[in-house]
Amino acid sequence: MVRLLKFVVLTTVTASSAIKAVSALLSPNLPKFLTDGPLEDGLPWGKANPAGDPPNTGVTRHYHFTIRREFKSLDGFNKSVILINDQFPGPAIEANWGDMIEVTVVNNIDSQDEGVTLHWHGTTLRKTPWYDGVPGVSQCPIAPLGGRFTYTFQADQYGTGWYHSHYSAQYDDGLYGPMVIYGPVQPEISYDFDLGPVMISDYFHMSYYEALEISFAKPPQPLHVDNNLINGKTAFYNCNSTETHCLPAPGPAKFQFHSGKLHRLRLINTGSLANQKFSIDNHDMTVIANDYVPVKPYKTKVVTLGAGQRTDVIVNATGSPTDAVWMRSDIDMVCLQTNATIQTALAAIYYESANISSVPRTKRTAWESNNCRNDPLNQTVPYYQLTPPEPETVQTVTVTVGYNETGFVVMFMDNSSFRADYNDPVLLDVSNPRGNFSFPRERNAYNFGSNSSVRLILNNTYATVHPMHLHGHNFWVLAEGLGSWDGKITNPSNPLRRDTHNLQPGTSNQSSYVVLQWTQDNPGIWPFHCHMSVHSSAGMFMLSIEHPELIKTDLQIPMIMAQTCRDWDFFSSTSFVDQIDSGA
Ligand SMILES: *[C@@H]1O[C@H](CO)[C@@H](O)[C@H](O)[C@H]1NC(C)=O
Ligand SMILES: *[C@@H]1O[C@H](CO)[C@@H](O)[C@H](O)[C@H]1NC(C)=O
Ligand SMILES: *[C@@H]1O[C@H](CO)[C@@H](O)[C@H](O)[C@H]1NC(C)=O
Ligand SMILES: *[C@@H]1O[C@H](CO)[C@@H](O)[C@H](O)[C@H]1NC(C)=O
Ligand SMILES: *[C@@H]1O[C@H](CO)[C@@H](O)[C@H](O)[C@H]1NC(C)=O
Ligand SMILES: *[C@@H]1O[C@H](CO)[C@@H](O)[C@H](O)[C@H]1NC(C)=O
Ligand SMILES: *[C@@H]1O[C@H](CO)[C@@H](O)[C@H](O)[C@H]1NC(C)=O
Ligand SMILES: *[C@@H]1O[C@H](CO)[C@@H](O)[C@H](O)[C@H]1NC(C)=O
Ligand SMILES: *[C@@H]1O[C@H](CO)[C@@H](O)[C@H](O)[C@H]1NC(C)=O
Ligand SMILES: *[C@@H]1O[C@H](CO)[C@@H](O)[C@H](O)[C@H]1NC(C)=O
Ligand SMILES: *[C@@H]1O[C@H](CO)[C@@H](O)[C@H](O)[C@H]1NC(C)=O
Ligand SMILES: *[C@@H]1O[C@H](CO)[C@@H](O)[C@H](O)[C@H]1NC(C)=O
Ligand SMILES: [Cu+2]
Repeated sequence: MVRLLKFVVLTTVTASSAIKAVSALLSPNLPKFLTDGPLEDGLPWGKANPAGDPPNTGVTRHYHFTIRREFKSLDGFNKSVILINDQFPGPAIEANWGDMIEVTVVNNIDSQDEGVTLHWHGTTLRKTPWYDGVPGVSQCPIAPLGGRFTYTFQADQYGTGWYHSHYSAQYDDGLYGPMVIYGPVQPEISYDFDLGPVMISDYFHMSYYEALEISFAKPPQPLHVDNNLINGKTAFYNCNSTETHCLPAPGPAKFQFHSGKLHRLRLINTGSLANQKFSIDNHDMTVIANDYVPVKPYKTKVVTLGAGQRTDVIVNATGSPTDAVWMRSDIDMVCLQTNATIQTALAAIYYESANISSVPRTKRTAWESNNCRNDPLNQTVPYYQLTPPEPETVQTVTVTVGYNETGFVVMFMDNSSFRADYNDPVLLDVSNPRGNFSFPRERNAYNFGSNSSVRLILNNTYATVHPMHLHGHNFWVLAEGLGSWDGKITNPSNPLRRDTHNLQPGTSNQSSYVVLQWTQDNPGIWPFHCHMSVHSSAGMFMLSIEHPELIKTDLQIPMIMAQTCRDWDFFSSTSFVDQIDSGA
């Protein structure tokens, strides 16, 4: 049953406490930067070149995350979700550009086989690849029932990011949260209010484990998306009230606009599958960044976000002071290839004099599907120019779908479906002085050695979009299309850069491609994978091995890595770990 929730009405409050109650309900605004550390020229990052390396601010931001499961109703359905410090989604990590971030994670999941890792999506983790948070690649999982691990890394880029579990498809159950890294904005950009993270996520009522069981079965059963959330909430109740698991739901997230003022929103697709089309009724948006890369500002009515992608927008509140409007995100059903009971996530925006007990009555902005692509490559121009060189090596990789030896539906990259060994992380092998660079085929390891740059042509024979994500880097997106690449680069002197990009669906008679390139300036083992959690779980995942000899000689592996593996080895020798999928 689907219905719009009735808003909670505030009744017995005085005028002044009503204002407090109102502001408590509405999402708070963020500052321009954190002012508790040293400032130079009035800024935490001082004179640092916005297009250059991060400054060292000397500030470390400490976070302590306690992770556990709890039954919760987000949309009426009582589901076991994962909470960080009792929150869903997890708390925001905030830092200034150049700060160090230290996050201690305690895995208090009360289960026989649920490890945890946290990945800091988009962070390059230069010199600290151990903290990339991918089980079986950079670390052993943090064991349940009290395992503990501390991640330490620099906030090396600025803008909007997020963190999420990289253990199986675990983030589908809620193990994710936003990262806001305060930094410079383009000189011509200003805004009055920062409304903060707007996390958009498709949502399943079944657990991630059940969702994987269904999608690997032969023949695969369609996965059913139950709802679409903004900041873990929505206006659409989805529960059949005759069933006992139905509970009340908190209703939609609420934001505040001030008429005539400019508002920054930090859009993040934290979902598992859906390509999202975000819009604000009756309002235009100006795009200022894609992922952690500032762009030449451009206006749009709709922002497309594949899983893992972020877009920062500025919105001029052109309405009148009493307006209430919907912010909404629609699942692009053409790209989903399965059913969704509810396709739209709604959050309410109230202008300063609006009645916050009223329900907005505004109408949606129309959008076109655009074959599941992001905005055209010629429209998304990085603000700070960076020209890709001729690559030192070119690699073509083809994506296919099929059955593995045990008859499950899996995905292949060059005929090989990825599978991690939780007890034997690749990075720890490579960094071992006695370790070697030969890996089982199923590790999908591509050793790019000491090449200074890599160009990757990804060829997709499957009729589904794939939001492709590379760890440790922003890549250039040189070209995309159907058929085979003609060798032309869009904006060759300054192509789009970001860390996640939609590879459009192939068709029955034509494969699709995307051409990416990155600079090998960050020794490590960097996953490159589809960010649809089911595809990543099905093995659409490969490893780029970058300067392995420098990993051995230039980087100092912290003691905690080996200790975490000893703890996991002990745990997994006494409990059965059911690795249903690729593991990552
Ligand atoms: C609600 O559940 C009952 C009992 O399972 C079923 O008969 C009914 O069709 C369901 N209604 C809806 C709207 O799904
Ligand atoms: C939600 O479901 C769990 C498991 O069935 C149950 O223990 C819990 O009491 C339910 N919550 C509510 C509020 O009914
Ligand atoms: C925002 O909109 C108002 C009208 O509602 C207009 O006066 C103002 O110039 C706009 N600001 C910008 C920066 O476009
Ligand atoms: C979607 O649901 C409809 C009605 O329940 C069903 O007929 C259809 O086969 C489903 N489509 C997919 C792709 O699962
Ligand atoms: C605010 O909206 C609610 C719900 O529509 C309504 O009951 C209430 O009368 C409104 N208050 C004012 C002051 O208009
Ligand atoms: C981008 O290219 C398309 C054709 O491929 C063209 O129609 C459009 O005008 C171009 N846009 C810009 C901003 O150059
Ligand atoms: C994948 O398998 C096909 C069919 O056996 C073969 O033609 C192709 O060369 C293989 N590709 C790679 C990269 O091994
Ligand atoms: C390389 O390491 C793997 C896994 O650690 C091991 O199985 C293999 O025998 C080693 N190969 C050589 C040539 O040492
Ligand atoms: C460059 O990368 C290719 C694989 O694409 C590899 O075979 C070659 O050895 C690498 N070259 C160097 C100098 O490491
Ligand atoms: C992509 O893969 C298909 C199927 O294997 C093949 O026919 C096509 O030539 C490949 N395209 C490229 C650009 O490698
Ligand atoms: C592929 O098939 C579509 C119709 O299914 C057709 O319109 C298109 O021309 C075909 N393309 C090629 C290259 O054969
Ligand atoms: C086939 O894939 C399923 C699902 O990922 C996995 O559980 C199973 O172990 C795989 N079989 C083999 C032989 O790798
Ligand atoms: Cu995919």
